[in-house]
Amino acid sequence: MDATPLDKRNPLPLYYQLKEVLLARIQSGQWAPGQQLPSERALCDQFEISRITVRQALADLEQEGWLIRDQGRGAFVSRPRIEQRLSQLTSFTQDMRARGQRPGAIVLEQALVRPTTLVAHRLRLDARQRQVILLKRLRTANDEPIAVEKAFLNYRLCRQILHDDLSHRSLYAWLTEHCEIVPARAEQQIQAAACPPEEARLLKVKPGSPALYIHRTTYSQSGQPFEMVESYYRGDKYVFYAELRLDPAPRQTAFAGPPAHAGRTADATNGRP
Ligand code: 16G
Repeated sequence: MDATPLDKRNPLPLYYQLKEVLLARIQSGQWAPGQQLPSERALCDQFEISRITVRQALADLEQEGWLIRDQGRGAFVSRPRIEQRLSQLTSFTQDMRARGQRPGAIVLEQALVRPTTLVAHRLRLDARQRQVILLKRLRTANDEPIAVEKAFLNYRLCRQILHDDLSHRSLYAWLTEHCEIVPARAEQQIQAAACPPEEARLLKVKPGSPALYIHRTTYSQSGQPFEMVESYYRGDKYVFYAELRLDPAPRQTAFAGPPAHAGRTADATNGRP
């Protein structure tokens, strides 16, 4: 590895300069995913800097998801995150296959339960529908845990599922095949969350690690909501991607602020006296 000493006269802090050098190696592919980085000692010697500086650069890269540090074994380049497009309705199985990864599902719970008010509302259940199917699964990609999904399914639409084993099978494929439920549309909310202890144990991360909490209600082609799903995705493994386009109609004023005659607004930036 060629290592030009860092520029001590540069106003940028040394740890930051080192971080940039290491990041360039990861992003250019010079260091491949899974590859071990030189030891802290070796980096100190090569860049002629202190151990504290090296540790700060590595801690930043770990925080941003570029590295995984394992006490005793050293630092390794992390695998790229799984990207899910926000504009397309896909299943976990499809997402993983599209990335050349082997999808998996381990059933943790499959039972009849009473719906909460929220589940009943989202699934548009009437007062006589006192049961829903709970299907809780650990989702894996190449056998690595990625997400814990807790799906509540409309019992009337797919009761047979209780007698089948959904391990390592696609729920959407199963519903299409056995119940003619073709997923057509979903409403989804994504929130940053600290991973709760139970999910952290299943996902093999520390409790409180960054996670994505996702809430989805999915509708069939006939417009009927058939599932409400609450999931925790590992924050270091997943990234959501959205392509945004300018709405063609208000193009004139979209980013230019309100027209001159519109007066003051209560907006924090525009509303200043
Ligand atoms: C996705 C969906 C989940 C759905 C599952 C079906 C999100 C956040 N969730 O993971 O709602 O139940 O796909 O996947 O995208 P499957 O057909 O592979 O079982």
